[in-house]
Amino acid sequence: MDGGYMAAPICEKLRHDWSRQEATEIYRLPFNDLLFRAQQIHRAWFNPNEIQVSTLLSIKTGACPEDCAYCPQSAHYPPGREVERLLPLEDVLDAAREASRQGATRFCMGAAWRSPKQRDLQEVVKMIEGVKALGLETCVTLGMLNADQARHLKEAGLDYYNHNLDTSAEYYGQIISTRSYQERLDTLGHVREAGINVCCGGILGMGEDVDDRVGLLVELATLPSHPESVPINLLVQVEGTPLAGTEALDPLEFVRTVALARILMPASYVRLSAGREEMSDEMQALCFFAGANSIFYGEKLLTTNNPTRTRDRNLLHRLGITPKASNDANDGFAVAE
Ligand code: SAM
Ligand code: DTB
Ligand code: SF4
Repeated sequence: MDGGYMAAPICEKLRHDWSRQEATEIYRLPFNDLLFRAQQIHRAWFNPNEIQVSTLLSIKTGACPEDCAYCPQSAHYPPGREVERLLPLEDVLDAAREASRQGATRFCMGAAWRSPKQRDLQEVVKMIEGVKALGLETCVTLGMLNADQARHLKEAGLDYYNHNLDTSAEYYGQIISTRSYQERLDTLGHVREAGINVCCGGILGMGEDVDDRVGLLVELATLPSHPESVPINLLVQVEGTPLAGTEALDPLEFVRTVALARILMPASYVRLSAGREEMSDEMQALCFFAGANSIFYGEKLLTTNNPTRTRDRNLLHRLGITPKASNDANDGFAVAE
């Protein structure tokens, strides 16, 4: 690894046998002990002054048949009722070109589907091929997949599939009723089986308790392979969704969860995902110290706002954190606004 940072003299092996009790004990360590341990592990596996940068685009927005209580795109709640069609290929490629120009190395395309139809999948395949040809890594999140659909996406050259467990198995039923936890796990199995990298995480601040936050991470850390990417979202409360008005989570509990993710899954990229707009710079800095090493960059997530590029560049500059260069293409935030 490059850079002038001090590597820690530990390099723990990846474990897949974490128990909830053990993970809870780690989560509840005195804050400084928890962060010190997470930072030691972080430096043993990664350059702590570098982050992976992804940009998101909603390729099909709204009118989703699922009833996820947090989601502004669910047709069950007022904000999600408006239907938009799948974006044309050229619009997607324009957005990907701009993301690359701005310094992103991965382009993530999201669709508000329960699962993709065959005709839609063929369109998405063209998007994946086009985005890859621009030198970007590709990620899509399209809902549930069967084994054939996962293989089809792999053949198109897809690098990552995002599919979140969102919370613990016990709390899941309070949040979503239209599909089961097991269906989520089955899709993750098909993605893994097809040889696509897995991006899987969850949302905090949905009224869950410590046991649910720990339960989600233990679920991920005891999969046969850890997800390569673990997005930790803070609920973005959208008026009209059932979770709007949920009591805000203590920011230090959020940081603890990031630290636990880093400790349980040392080799995974932990993404400080939705919700950054509401976070102070200091909270984000603590998350990076706790082991978060990926962000969404760009002013929009799918339908809600993300910090401006100017704010992000300024924050990363003040922290001495640089964007990780991709295999070839761009290196750093070359473009000023
Ligand atoms: N429909 C697909 C699915 O659910 O897998 C893909 C798109 S969906 C919007 C992707 C992820 O966004 C969800 O799994 C959830 O974790 C996250 N998400 C959605 N609404 C959110 C919100 N209001 N706050 C934080 N994260 C949210
Ligand atoms: C993930 O875990 N977070 C992203 C991405 N995967 C697809 C989505 C966040 C969506 C936030 C609400 C919105 O903008 O609609
Ligand atoms: Fe649909 Fe995904 Fe939103 Fe759930 S999270 S309502 S599946 S778009």
